[in-house]
Amino acid sequence: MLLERILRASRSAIRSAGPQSDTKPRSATVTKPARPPLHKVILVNDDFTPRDFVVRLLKAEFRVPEAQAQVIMLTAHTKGSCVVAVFTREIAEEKANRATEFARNHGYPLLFTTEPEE
Ligand code: TYC
Repeated sequence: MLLERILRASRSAIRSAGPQSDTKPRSATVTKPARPPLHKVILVNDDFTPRDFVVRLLKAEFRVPEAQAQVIMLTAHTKGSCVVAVFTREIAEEKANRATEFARNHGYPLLFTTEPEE
């Protein structure tokens, strides 16, 4: 009978198609992208760079207000170094290099370094 033949053919077609694989799982695990690790820009003390030059540079390159620039400069002056700010690695290195170069261009040995934040 025609109907039987049609049914047999369609069952066989379903079997040979194998298990369905184009369905979505009922629940999906949504993972947020990991935050990039941050790096500190560190101001290093020296005996030659004038205090007011350090403050001026901090204000110009890192956009910190006068009072904060004073605290950062004095902390580096008394303790040997001070964290200025944290950024992603590339930005931190770029800022540290730019600030160090600015000091060199003015004849001072002032140094900014970077290190990963724990
Ligand atoms: N120690 C310098 C001085 O007495 C001032 C200074 C402060 C220099 C901080 C560098 O990171 C520094 N003139």
